[in-house]
Amino acid sequence: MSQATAIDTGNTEKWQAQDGAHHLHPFTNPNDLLQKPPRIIESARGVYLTDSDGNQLLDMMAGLWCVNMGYGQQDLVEAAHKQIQQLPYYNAFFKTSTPPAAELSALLAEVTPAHLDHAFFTSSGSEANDTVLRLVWRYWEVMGKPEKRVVISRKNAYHGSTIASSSLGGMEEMHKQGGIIPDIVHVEQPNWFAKRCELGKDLDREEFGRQAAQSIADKIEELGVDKVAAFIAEPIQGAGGVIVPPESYWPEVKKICEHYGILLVADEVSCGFGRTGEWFGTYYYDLKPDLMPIAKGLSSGYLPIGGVMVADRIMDALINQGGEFNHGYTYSGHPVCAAVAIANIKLMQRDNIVQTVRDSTAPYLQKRLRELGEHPLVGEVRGVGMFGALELVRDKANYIRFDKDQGVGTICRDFCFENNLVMRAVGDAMIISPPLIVQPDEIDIFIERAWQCLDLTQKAIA
Ligand code: PXG
Repeated sequence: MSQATAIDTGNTEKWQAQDGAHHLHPFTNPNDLLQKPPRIIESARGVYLTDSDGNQLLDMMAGLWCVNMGYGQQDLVEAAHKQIQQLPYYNAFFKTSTPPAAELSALLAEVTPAHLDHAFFTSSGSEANDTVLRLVWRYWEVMGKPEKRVVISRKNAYHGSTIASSSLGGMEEMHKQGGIIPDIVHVEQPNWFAKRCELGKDLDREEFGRQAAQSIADKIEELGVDKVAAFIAEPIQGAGGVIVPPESYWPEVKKICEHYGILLVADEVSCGFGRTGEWFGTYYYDLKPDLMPIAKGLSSGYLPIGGVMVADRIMDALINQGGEFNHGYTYSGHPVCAAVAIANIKLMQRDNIVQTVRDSTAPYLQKRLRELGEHPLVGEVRGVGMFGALELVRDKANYIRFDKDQGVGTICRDFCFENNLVMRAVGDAMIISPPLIVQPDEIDIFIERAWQCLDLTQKAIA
């Protein structure tokens, strides 16, 4: 795909001034933006962003893990245009639906596992996880077990930013600002590298995976199974730093959920729609979730839409017990967003993108990513499909990390950004999640720029 040129240059300072005066940014220290105004991203094509000064940045984050089919896909633009003219809005509350909402639910039933046959629509992953909580509680209520309310989640998980979804998440810094709602507890995350560094001695990866899974069983025993409703997890923790669990982890977790009869929720907001080289992380790890929140790659981020895929056994319970499910958003099943999601899924199917990722581009990306492991700063390289992470460490032979205050990840991220590469930092883990359409020559450019920025970082901290 050709690279875009800026459509309107010369206005950078104007937009920066407006932004500085009036825009409160998500997950940003407002003071930092006063010191250094934001870069204004004005247009994009393929895997490249163009800023308001005409610089082109290689976007190895697919926006925020969402622009899976890349920028500038005309099918999606046209689908939005056509639908907005025909019917810009109608709801699904009053025994009504719209063609896009109906068609998208059928298409999702087709691409997700066979037992997930119904979709509840939201506008985001956060709302999807709020919906999860309402559905979990409603399910146990109609099953005559309303005391089953506790949802077990994991430390360092990310499930969204609303109060319920941030409570489900395991981000301490978020919990510090406002606390969490009751009936949510957090257990060990399957982060072998962090544990290995913390212990300062060898740690068998698979044994650690089993222990991390066991922490769920231990928590259920501690609370009493009659109180526990569900376990929620991302198949691969994304925002937590691309934490790929040991092979032993998921089989053990599945057994534990089945043994205790609690619901399994697989949060596919970042893993879904091809990122692992399968349509869903659920296929990659052979899970059978009862609820599956989705968003992001559903529309390749072109319009905000998310949802929850609901298992037949939950639907049956809701249908058989009767009564309303008292939950819904104005924009649930928004016809324009749904039309774009349909166009996106059809484009993925037509271009066979998931197969291309699995068989071709992801193996290439993973191979080249591991070459960065030769760099003196890189203590571990991990990744699956189009997910990748590089752990920056002070002493790679002995698994010794940098002091947190040194902000080495942030230093590296800033070098990347200055050198027209978007690679994120989560602590000292440099993470990527490129558009699925990224080509081998673009991966080569990424590796070259990443190596340069690792060198710059090394010099800067010497
Ligand atoms: N679940 C998962 C697994 C996510 O990655 C959400 C839920 C919430 O989705 P919404 O659409 O409400 O944002 C997410 C979102 C980051 C970052 O810094 C990650 C997300 C969102 C914003 C920033 O990596 N993930």
